[in-house]
Amino acid sequence: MSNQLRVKILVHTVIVMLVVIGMPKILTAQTTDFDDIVLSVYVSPEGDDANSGTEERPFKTIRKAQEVLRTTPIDRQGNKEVHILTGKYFLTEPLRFGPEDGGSVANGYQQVFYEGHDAHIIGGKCIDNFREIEPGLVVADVPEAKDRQWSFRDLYVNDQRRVRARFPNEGYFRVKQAGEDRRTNFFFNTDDGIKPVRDFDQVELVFLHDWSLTRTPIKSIDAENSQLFVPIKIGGNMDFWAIDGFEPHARFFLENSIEYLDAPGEWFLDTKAGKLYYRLCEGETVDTINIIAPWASQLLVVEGTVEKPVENLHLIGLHFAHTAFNEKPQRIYWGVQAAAFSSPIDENKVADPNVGIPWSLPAEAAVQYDFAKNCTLDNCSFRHLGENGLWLRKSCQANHIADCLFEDIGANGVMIGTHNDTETSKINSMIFSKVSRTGQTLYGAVGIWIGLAQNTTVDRCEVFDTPYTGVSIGWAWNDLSTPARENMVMGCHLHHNMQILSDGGAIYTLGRQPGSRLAFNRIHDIPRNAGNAESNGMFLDEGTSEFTIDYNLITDTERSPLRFHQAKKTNFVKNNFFLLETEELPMIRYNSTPEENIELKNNTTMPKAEKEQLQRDFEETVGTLNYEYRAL
Ligand SMILES: [Ca+2]
Repeated sequence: MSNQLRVKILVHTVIVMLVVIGMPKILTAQTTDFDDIVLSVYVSPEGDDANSGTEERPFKTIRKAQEVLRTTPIDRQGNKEVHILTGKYFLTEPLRFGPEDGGSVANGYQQVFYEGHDAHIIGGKCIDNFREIEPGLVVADVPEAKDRQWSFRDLYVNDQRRVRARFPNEGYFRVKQAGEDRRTNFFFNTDDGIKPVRDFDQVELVFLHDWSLTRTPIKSIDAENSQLFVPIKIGGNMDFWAIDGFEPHARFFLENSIEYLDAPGEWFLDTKAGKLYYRLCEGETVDTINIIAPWASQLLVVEGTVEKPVENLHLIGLHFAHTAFNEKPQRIYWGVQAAAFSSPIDENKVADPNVGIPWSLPAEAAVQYDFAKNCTLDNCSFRHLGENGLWLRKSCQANHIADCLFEDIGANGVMIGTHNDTETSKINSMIFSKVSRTGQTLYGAVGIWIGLAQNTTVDRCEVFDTPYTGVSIGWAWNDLSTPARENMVMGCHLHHNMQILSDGGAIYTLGRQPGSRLAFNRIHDIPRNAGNAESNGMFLDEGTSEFTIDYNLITDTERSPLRFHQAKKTNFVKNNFFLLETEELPMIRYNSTPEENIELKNNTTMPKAEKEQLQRDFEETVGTLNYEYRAL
């Protein structure tokens, strides 16, 4: 490990220690110097697990290195490290790390480093037996996909996500009118040309609600009456999913038929015949395409226990990519919020005490931690993932994410904490990281999700190009006490959020969170979009209370910079800089929120024409912040 990295991790540890002053039990003292390495092993895709694990004779698998770290006796206190050398490491099931893989006094060593040197940990498989069957259309036999044994819904060509064959090719259709029951069928516009297709049992309807989406198979298409039917009423027993419940003419599109395979960059997996079809993009040839389809849904699972958390495990410079979407029961996904969902049959279904309706937890994440403490992820990337990216889930404490990149992810980018008021995650932080193009499959997903967590800090991160909210904090729709408190979003650059859905913001909050603060953030380019509800720079939703919102710059929001909806006492809004798009626009929209619940002080508003002045004023007050993540 380079000295530069050691210094970085040391600095992070100091930051975390500063955060935890007053909670000394959380962090054990660092008694060993980071440079004191007592065991180093090397891994290379060109290596061999029968080798000795030296740089010259590396192992082949990370699992072998893990095993050697566990079993090699060491004669004195110190640290262990694994160097993962350049190349691709294909996994069909996740690496699993437990308490014995971390460092602690009990384990006899202090810190464990897994350092990548341009190392890519990949959950997909290459498909390379394509042949061109007509100009621009290639096909490959994928025997494992026959009869849905391997059914993937993402495909990557030359390191770019491609489009599952859709209709229409761009944009959306609009519902003409909901059917009588408002839940199982609707009429479409005859001019849209929607017809039955020969493989309609593979087709998926993607239906956009204001702040979530539904994915469901279709039951039938009645071309004569321009009517489309789904097998089970959208949203099950929850009435708010009515087809015309948000807007009378909601958006939708159809996906996954060979008959929709008509544009460059589209692909279709025939799970009956076991064939993958792909329409080449301009410049691509059958010989120059490198195609990866996801197989494993997780890459790394770090799991400690209440008594023995995984401690002092440091991941550096590892690139995680190509995980699979977890197929939902009956292929039905009724999106609730932030990738939480309901579906007709799901053993994981739980009752949410806050809203009293059944819904299911989001699926697991590509890289997931439970009961982990003082662990870091530094300069890692999370790209091309089918569902959620990184999740510090149950009882994660004092972990640190720095300079990480999250992009092109099917659901949420980063998740911290859970939906429950037990096993609370605390004092986790994320700094100088970049999150974009999350929610690629589930538009209601968010860039960063912080659940019922405490003392979470998101510091100088950039979150952009998200279909819905950028950063979502809290998980209670009232102001009752929960573990959520002292969560911070500071100095972040949040922009071009809410690109598809509505009723959210660059930052979205729920519930009572004493001591929480949203400050020094620069927010811009939040459009109005389709949907019934508006979107805002920050949307402080149901139960939001005890937040301080200060020193933020919010510009280029088509609606009000801030909106409170059923917010409770008391929130402080002070020293902010708000640009108003139109003269009529209020600085704050109060939806079912008494104005006395929001205490205002010293906020500056300026009309659209004064944008540069407002930006100067902001920078003069808070200084110029460096939002860039630092690649090594
Ligand atoms: Ca198409």
